[in-house]
Amino acid sequence: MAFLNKQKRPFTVVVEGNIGCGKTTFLNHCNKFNNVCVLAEPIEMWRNCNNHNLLGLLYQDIKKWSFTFQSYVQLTMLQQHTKQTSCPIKLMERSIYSARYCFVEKMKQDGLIPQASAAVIDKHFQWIRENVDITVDLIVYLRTTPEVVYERMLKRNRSEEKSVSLEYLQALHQIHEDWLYHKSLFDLPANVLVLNANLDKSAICEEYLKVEGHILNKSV
Ligand code: DCP
Repeated sequence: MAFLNKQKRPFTVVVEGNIGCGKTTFLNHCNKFNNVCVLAEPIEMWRNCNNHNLLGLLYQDIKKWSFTFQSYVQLTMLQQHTKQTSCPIKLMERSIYSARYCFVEKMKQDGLIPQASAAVIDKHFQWIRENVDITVDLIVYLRTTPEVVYERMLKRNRSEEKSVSLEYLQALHQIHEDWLYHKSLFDLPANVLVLNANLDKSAICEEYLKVEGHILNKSV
């Protein structure tokens, strides 16, 4: 590999799931563990790329901005994967894999990213896979139903997401399901542990216990 990390690679866990499935809540919960370096999704970078709110632009005109947005997501995810840490365990919100396999794929299917632009994203992605260590050891899939995440999204009222429809979440759900649950779409970079993330905040901690041991003991 041309770009190996100098430090020993941490056991790397990525948290995946639909928009609004509770990734941030899970990450906040794991912040209490001493040995775990928690890396939240770089959404603030997407909101401010040299003063451009790419997330806002994306949903204002999804056809115009999908390629730009996903190109930047891919870069920022690469930065997360390669961020050095002295912790033995790294926990990331999403990954370069879900960016490519879920979001870019959906946008490609819908004609929002033209085939030629998708080919450029893929060339970058393939080069990264061959030359940079973006190994993942474990995937935690926060599995939800589209209706539940739609309600949560409406409730949190993120200004950029006002135009996100239930249909969009249904399609993203299906892609996550095919990739992480049915394992019928693309390759899986690691084993997957599935949690019922439809549960509300009062019940979810018990569900988290099912994966905590795997993360802390670095077992897959
Ligand atoms: N997004 C995107 N393409 C990506 C990653 C994210 O279009 N490759 C968009 C979808 C959302 C926003 O960015 O509008 C944030 O998405 P996430 O699902 O990653 O994060 P949430 O904040 O919704 O996560 P959660 O509610 O689970 O904590």
